[in-house]
Amino acid sequence: MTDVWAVVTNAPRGGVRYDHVSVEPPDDADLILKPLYTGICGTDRGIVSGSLPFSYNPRGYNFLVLGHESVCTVVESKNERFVKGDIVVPVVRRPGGCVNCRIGRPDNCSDGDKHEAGITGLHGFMRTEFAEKSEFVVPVKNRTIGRLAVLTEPLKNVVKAFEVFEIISKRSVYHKQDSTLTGKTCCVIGTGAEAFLYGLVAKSLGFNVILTNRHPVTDYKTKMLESFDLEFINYSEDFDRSFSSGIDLLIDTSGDPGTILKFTKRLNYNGIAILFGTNGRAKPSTITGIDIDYIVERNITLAGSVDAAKVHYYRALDYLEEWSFTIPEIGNMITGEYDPNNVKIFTQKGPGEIKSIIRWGNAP
Ligand code: DN4
Ligand code: BGC
Ligand code: ZN
Ligand code: ZN
Repeated sequence: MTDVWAVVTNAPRGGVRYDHVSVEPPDDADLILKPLYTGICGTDRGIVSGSLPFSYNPRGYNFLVLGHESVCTVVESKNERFVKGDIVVPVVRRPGGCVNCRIGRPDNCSDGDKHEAGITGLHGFMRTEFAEKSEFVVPVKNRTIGRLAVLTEPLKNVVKAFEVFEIISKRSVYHKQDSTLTGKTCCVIGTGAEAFLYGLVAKSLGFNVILTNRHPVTDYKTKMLESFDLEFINYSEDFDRSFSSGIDLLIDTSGDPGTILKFTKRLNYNGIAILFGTNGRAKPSTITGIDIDYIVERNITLAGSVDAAKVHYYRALDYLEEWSFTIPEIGNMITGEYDPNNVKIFTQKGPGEIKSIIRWGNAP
């Protein structure tokens, strides 16, 4: 047993506290890691508020250590590929026995028998140190991105969702006559960290990008959107006119059924909607025969996308490295740094928050 200070919840009931706990290290762990920074996302807040029923404590524990977004330093290594001082990002999802898990794609697990650090049945990374198997970490070696590496985990989800988009878009001719996506419209519902990351990747692929929410955004977010060349629309004010020319790719980060349906009915022929946000407490919404007809007659595809594989973490690190040069404002996505004992940030977003992170004692 290792005694650590950790941010813990009791899943799926919720709650959050910074506590001194004892945790059994995994068998065959060959690294000891200390977090430098850990990020807080909508999933953490969903667990803490008790609105994500799929979350559960590891077997034999009455608590779950939170944290699945992190960048860590190696403090001990029994593996020749890592030395003390290396910077790594541990992966969230751990494989079960199904065929997708066995080929390195636990993100596409086909029987649900997998675990996710800080979410489902496995302790997460928000603790002063933890033992880890090196097969479950991605090296950040020789990269100069510093604390931006904490965005690797949320960005890897976006990279995978665009892989899903690529596959679906092949069902018809989706690109423009000149073979690019220039002039196609991608609308992202939500204005949180994942929405910003979706916007940035969509932009880099050539889409016109609109982020949208049901209320205006802060001046800070407006500036950030401008520096990323992303448009924003407050759809409560401006829905009919703004979306009259249609959407080609819809990404939802809200998990709100009524809003998803409203925007799905703005999708063009062969349009694609990727559902990504989850909110077990969202208000229900009805779907009519006319709605179904709209989707069917236009060959619209609705796809869910969750998590990502190791390959997407590597691609996420490439994006972050590239953006740290091409869009230096990317660092401003981190809007607040908090101490681990400041657990209020799990129940209340930071002011003007895009991404709030926890700074552990080991950060430079
Ligand atoms: P977040 O920052 O809470 O983002 C959610 C965004 O949706 C916020 O900007 C919300 O605005 C906005 N929103 C909520 N309701 C509506 C609505 N009715 N219309 C328009 N916008 C709305 O969380 P995040 O960016 O960290 O994560 C986004 C979602 O993805 C969460 O539900 C996560 O659980 C989920 N997620 C899924 C995966 C995966 O599938 C990975 C990571 C996160 P406001 O309420 O803040 O104003 O792998
Ligand atoms: C994580 C994913 C995970 C998902 C579960 C997200 O916040 O980034 O790796 O699969 O939550 O819903
Ligand atoms: Zn997350
Ligand atoms: Zn599996």
